[in-house]
Amino acid sequence: MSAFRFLQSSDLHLGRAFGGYPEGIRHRLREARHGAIARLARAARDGGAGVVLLAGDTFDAETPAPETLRQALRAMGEEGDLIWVLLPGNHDSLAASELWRRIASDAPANLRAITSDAPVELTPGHWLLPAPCTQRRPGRDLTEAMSAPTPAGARRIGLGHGAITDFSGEEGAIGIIPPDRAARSGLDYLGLGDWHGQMQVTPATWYSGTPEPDGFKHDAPSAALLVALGGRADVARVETAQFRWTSPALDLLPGEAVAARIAAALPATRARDHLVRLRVTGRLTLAERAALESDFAARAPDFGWFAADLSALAVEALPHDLDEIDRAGALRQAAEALLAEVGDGALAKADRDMAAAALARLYALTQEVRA
Ligand SMILES: [Mn+2]
Repeated sequence: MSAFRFLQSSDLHLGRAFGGYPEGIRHRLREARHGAIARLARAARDGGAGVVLLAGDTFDAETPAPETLRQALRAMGEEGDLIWVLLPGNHDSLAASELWRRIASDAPANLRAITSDAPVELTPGHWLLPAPCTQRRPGRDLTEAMSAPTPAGARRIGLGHGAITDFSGEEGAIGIIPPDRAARSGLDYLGLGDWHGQMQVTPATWYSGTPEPDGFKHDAPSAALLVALGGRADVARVETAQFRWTSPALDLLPGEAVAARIAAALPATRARDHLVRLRVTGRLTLAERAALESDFAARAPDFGWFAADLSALAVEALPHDLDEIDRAGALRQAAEALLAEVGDGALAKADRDMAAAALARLYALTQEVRA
């Protein structure tokens, strides 16, 4: 038997709303999730795979908008040389009976919706042993079904969704799937969904992760898995993401070349396809902090989304800095009161941080007025 090649992915979360982000980027993030279908198709085709296995959470919600569902099914249908296999995950479990009814009635001929745990012959001699989520939190190990018999000599491919007992899942649920499920059920390969980063559990057990990132939790670029199943599973990662979500850290001290340090910490190319959450620690003088904030304000529009967290950046106010605010009068008094709060160990850290931010703001405003 020659090697059977397929692509594994999971957690497309089509239709995810990304509430809390500005409208422009929210729209682009939703669109990128739909675009993952075409990128997966290309990855499969380029790797010589004719089957794409989606290990759950293809849809973010049990009742996706009609256009989210229809356009996804159409996009898969238009990749007509590939077979798409959809496994229900916890977001789109079999409890969403209306969703799976709509999929059954609208699906293109090259889509296989898995609505039971009965083994499915994918190609001659290669059997899929699926464990579709029956509900959002099934509370038991559905992958036991993967021990079902198949004809002698068949290659056995498990497909499931959920966390293994070694760690809790993407949304904190306690893991139930035994990490040695592949060995227990005689599987040649086990593809899992739920975890949005990519992870190998055993030589033949993998979380593919989502093909398009949806948060800051997993920092590595999102990818699918190209699997060649011969005598053993030969697994290769194929990058599929449009966006990168990245959380760089920057630790600063007075006198450093701050602008150069910022530039080195941030993505240098394709900035508009990056969401950046920069965390700054250390301490700076008031003048340096003001320069830092104006540097961020100038760079922010380059990125798909940009935020800098300065709450852990201490401020070092020299007498000279206070003179720059004012030598006397109400502003000087306000500055001295804030500076006292910054150094007041009796105050909560959040209050000291707020005083530091206010002092930095006061400094920046007085410099702007004078400029
Ligand atoms: Mn998921």
